[in-house]
Amino acid sequence: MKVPSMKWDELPLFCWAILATSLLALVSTPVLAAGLVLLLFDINFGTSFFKPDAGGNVVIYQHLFWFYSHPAVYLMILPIFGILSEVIPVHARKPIFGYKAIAYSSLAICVVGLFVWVHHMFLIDLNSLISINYY
Ligand SMILES: [Cu+2]
Repeated sequence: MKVPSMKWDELPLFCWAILATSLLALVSTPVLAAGLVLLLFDINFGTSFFKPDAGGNVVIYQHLFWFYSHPAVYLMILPIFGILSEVIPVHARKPIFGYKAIAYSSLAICVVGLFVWVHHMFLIDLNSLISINYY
């Protein structure tokens, strides 16, 4: 809904924050949904995607869960950053300092936040991703 005459570097910082949040939700939420559908099948229909004793791999569920759940923190905090980036300069009666840094860091939080989910899984054997080891 950007006005065509408005340049990208004129967007309010809140819009950058919401853009980053939306991209994050768009990429991460379907992965959680897929994991929950597979879990639903395991519980209700006798499949064994995540049941190690039947050939499944429970670590895959952890990956699907944390691929969403790590970025979920940023889904909540990025809009707040955007609001603060608008409210503080207005009430301080100062122009925004570091506009580009804030806009790009919002996008960087989005991108980096998508690729660091494994830090929640520090107790598992990550080699199980490489060599398919079904225990
Ligand atoms: Cu995390």
